[in-house]
Amino acid sequence: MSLRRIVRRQLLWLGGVIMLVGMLLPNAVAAQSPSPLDPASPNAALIANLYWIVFWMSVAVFILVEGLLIYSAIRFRRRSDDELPVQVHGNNRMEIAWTIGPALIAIAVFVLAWQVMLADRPPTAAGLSPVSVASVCFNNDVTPEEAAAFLAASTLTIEIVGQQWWWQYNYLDYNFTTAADLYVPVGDVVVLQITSRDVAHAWWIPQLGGKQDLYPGAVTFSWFQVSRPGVFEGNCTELCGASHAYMPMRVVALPPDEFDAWAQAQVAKNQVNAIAITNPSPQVQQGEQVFVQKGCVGCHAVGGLGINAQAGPNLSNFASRRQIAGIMPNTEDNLRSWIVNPSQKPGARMPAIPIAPDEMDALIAYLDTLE
Ligand code: HEC
Ligand SMILES: [Cu+2]
Repeated sequence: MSLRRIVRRQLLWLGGVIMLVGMLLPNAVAAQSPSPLDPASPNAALIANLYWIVFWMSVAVFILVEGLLIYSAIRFRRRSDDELPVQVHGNNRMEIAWTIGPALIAIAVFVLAWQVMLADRPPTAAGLSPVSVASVCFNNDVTPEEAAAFLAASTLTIEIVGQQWWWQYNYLDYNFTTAADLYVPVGDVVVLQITSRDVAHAWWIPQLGGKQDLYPGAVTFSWFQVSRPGVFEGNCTELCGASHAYMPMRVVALPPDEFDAWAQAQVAKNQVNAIAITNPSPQVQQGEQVFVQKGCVGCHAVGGLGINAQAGPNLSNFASRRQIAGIMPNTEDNLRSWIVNPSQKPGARMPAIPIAPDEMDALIAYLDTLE
């Protein structure tokens, strides 16, 4: 066997292996949590389903095309150096077949995808809402009638306001506000009414449905109905500035009775002007005073304190959060480091405010009580 042939044969193998890895790798990556292939809401399940249909269609095409290619490479290989292959000048029937075949596949995939796109809009009492081409392709084009129908069918409506670089959640049915972690009950149809305070962001919890963009000055809608208790994570998926990569979102799905207890506790916090007043520790009470005197309350609401402050995340349940500002675990040391130097998060819209050490201790003790 000539060297050239050996090299060619090795290249054939190498090509095959690369193609196989290329097909399998995306599945391995997609199977990592949070994976859209591990859905926890009906709309997300439809997306996962569509993925598998298209995946197996691709496998069939791959095997057919590669099979024919390998068969031809072996069956019609050059057997001597002066051999010429049979000269073929096209075959009309086959050319028509391999034009129509892929076109039919593309149309089938489009029809399937279209149905999934319809289902990613919130359900209405009548089932899926009647939609026009424009409103599916540009999901922000929701008529007032459609919006009313979404809201009528929801069991819980939450307004999401995106902001550089964090998420605000207004529980419209309860009249309280939180941030970063979105608590919802399992089983409810949760309708998300979404907008932005500054630039375009995008909401995406892969296990709970498709992406939804946020636009300043416009309201868009998304929804989910979480099927099991758990924590579902995502990140902003629209480039929105320096800290775009540090804008995680998190849905905490609780059993309905636990959610009710949680929501009632948030409502109760809103009704007191000083949460620390009920805390026997003088240090915690001093901490709340520092919070007010240093002007934190100008941007952050806590319970009924500074309730209209929207420039920073509502901190009423800050101690329950997993992270601080989406960049580090919520520990005492990290909290101290955050308050001393917020610009460790690129572009963060929080000033560094000088605070004396004993005041800082009190402030940390106070923030730690806000569960
Ligand atoms: C000018 C407005 C402003 C002031 C004043 C301010 N902050 Fe902030 N703060 C923010 C913003 C904006 C963020 C969110 C940063 C981000 O995630 O990009 C934030 C985030 C935080 C967080 C993390 C919240 C979370 O959900 O992870 C804590 C804790 C915090 N601030 C505490 C304080 C304290 C304590 C003070 C007073 C010493 C203070 N802030 C003063 C605007 C402000
Ligand atoms: Cu963003």
